[in-house]
Formats: sequence, structure tokens, C-alpha cells
Amino acid sequence: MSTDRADRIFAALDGFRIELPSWGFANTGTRFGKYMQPAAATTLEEKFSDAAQVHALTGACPTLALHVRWDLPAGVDSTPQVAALAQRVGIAVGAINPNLFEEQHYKFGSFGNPDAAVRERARAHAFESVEIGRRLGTRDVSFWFADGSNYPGTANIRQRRRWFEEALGAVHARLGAGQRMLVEYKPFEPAFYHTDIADWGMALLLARAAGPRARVLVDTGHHYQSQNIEQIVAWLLAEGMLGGFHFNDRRYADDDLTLGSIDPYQVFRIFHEIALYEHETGARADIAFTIDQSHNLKGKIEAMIQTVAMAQALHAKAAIVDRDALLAAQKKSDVIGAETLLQDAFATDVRPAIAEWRGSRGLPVDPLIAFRASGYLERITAERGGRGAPGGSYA
Ligand code: RM4
Ligand code: MN
Ligand code: MN
Repeated sequence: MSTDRADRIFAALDGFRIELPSWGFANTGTRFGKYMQPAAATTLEEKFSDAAQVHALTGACPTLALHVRWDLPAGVDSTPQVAALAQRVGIAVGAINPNLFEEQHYKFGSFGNPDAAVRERARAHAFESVEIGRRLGTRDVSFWFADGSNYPGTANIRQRRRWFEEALGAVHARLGAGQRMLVEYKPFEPAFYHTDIADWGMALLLARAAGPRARVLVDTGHHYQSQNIEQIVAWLLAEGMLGGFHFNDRRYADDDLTLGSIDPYQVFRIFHEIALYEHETGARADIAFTIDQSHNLKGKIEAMIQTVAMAQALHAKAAIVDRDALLAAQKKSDVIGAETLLQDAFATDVRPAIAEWRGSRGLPVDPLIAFRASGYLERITAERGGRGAPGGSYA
């Protein structure tokens, strides 16, 4: 590999950060049930501890996204303990994720619920989430809504849209100077007829209406089969509205499989669009990369390490695309020339360069092997194993 390529990979890896989700270390499952893992984290302390392992081995994960309901059960009153815990473990708190879908009163929606009292409760929870983020000094409050309906004619789509616009605007008004609001979309599930924020266009319009610090969050699993996700990414970049990602892979629907396990070329193409944007504009795209996966069969920490390593590898491959040559080929409509440049970068074996980078940064050359040799899994399995299944919550 040329020194130019190796340099690019080193620079790309030095600048790459990906946030871990607290819920990815906990027992999660499918709607048919959960397979409990003795080593799964049940307390926030355990989630932080597991995240610290992943960060120590990969060097790329200094922050942990939290879910208010699962991780801060006392809401704002939980913030002092959480701040102290983060400080102690050396992992900073990342995005704050409100939970507007799990409780019984959200059966017919949160911001879009026809019952004004429920809409009010949802707002109060959103306000509290903003306050939690402010107190913890984190930047993003990341909203995902399960709102929608299952049967035609049963919900007033335009009315609900207005309620969403009003509520998101009201939440935006509460943001502190250093805070952002991310709006995530999803085409279906749990609603199976209409979802209030079903695609990137709806999320974009709502984010724009909410205010200047609202951005769209792209969850890679939240698209229909064969949808061109990198085009959505390119458009959101062009609009200055891409706020973050939830990374996972899928084969059928929102499968939450480990990143790149099904289609690594898709992830590479996303990273490429971002790198090309940065190359052309000279600006750094300010995007929060986050993992949003549910590890039902794999060991949670191992799956997380695997995901981070995959993200690093695909990010590195995107970094070595010869972008000047690509732009020149595009200009000439040299179809095969341009396509080959992309394919060549994707096909390049970046593992030796990444191993070298890891070594030079004091990281284990193979984080998964290092984890397996560390004894951490055996220790937490013994410590956590005997205490039986946790309660009924999703995470
Ligand atoms: C959704 C979405 C959200 C996540 C919930 C639990 O499908 O991806 O980001 O918080 O699942
Ligand atoms: Mn998500
Ligand atoms: Mn999802």
C-alpha cells in the first residue's frame, strides 16, 4: 500500500468516533421473546463498564448513548449519579434518547395522540430529556417515535402532522445553546399502516420547522428494501441537515443486525458520500455516528467490538477512494473509470494498515482476540450470571 493511502487511513481512523448504545449491552430480543445472556448488563454501571471495554480495545468509542426510561429511571434526579458514574468509568454520556413509546398511555401515539393529556405527558417527557441532556452537558437529544396507525381511516394524518410540528417546535425552544435535536424516521413497525415520521423527507420538514438546531437522524435499518440510502445521505448533507446515524444492518426490515454483516458495500457507499462531501466542500461534516443494534444471538460486547471494527474498516476503505480521479471521471462521464475507482477502494485489503494504526496508537492489533484473551467476559459471566432474569422492560 502506498504511503499516501496509509496516511489517509491513519488520518481517517484518528478522526473516527462511533457512539455505543447502552441498550446494546442489555438483554433485548424480538417480539417473540428474549434469549437471556448471563453476561448481559442490567445496571447502568454494567453498561458503562462494558462500553469502557469496547473503547479500550478499539479506541473509537468514548461516549455512551442513554435511554431515559431504561437508564435514568428517576429522570433529572438520576443525573448526578449518572454524571459521577461516567466520570468514574471514563466514558462520557452521549445522546439522550427519550422514550415515547413503551408506556400504556402511548398506545395511540405520543406527540400525535388524539388525547391532549397524553400529548402533554409526551411533551413533559421530552422537556425532561432536554433538561437531562443539559445537566449532563451532552449535545444531542435523539427522538424516535413509534407514532402511527394500523388501519386506514383511523388516524387524521394531517392533524397529527400539525401536532408533531407544534410539539417539536416547543421542545426545540427548550434546547440549550450547546444542544441539538435529532429526528429519526422509520417506515413501519410498530405501526403497520401509517407512521407519522415515515421517511427522511418528513423528518427533514419537521426538523426544519422545529428550528435551527434540529437535524435528521438516519437509521440504516429504517428503509424499504433496495432504497438508495447513500443518496438520502448526500441530499441531507447538501441541505446541511444530516445530524447523525444509527448504524446496523438488515436483510428484511429493521433487523438490527451487526453493521456490514449483510451488505458492507452499502455502508462503504455511505462513508464515501460523506468523504466526498468533505473533500469537495473542505468542511468537516458534523455527524454523530451511533450504533443501534440488538444482539440477540451474539455476545453483546463481542458484537459491539465486531461492529466498531467493521465501521473502522469501511470508513478506512472510503478514505482511500481517489476522489480527484473520481470527480474527473464523473466529469467525463467515464462510467467504468469512475465505478472502478470506487470498487478498487472497496476491494483493498485495509487490514494491515489498520493493524499498524492500532499498534501505533497503543491498541490491540485484533480487538476481538484481545477481548477473548482478557478474561473480562468470564468474570462478568460469573458475577452477573447467578442473579436471574431481569424485569420486563425492553432493555
Ligand atoms: C427503533 C429505533 C430507535 C430505537 C428503538 C428502540 O426501531 O431504531 O432508535 O431507540 O427502536
Ligand atoms: Mn434507531
Ligand atoms: Mn430501529
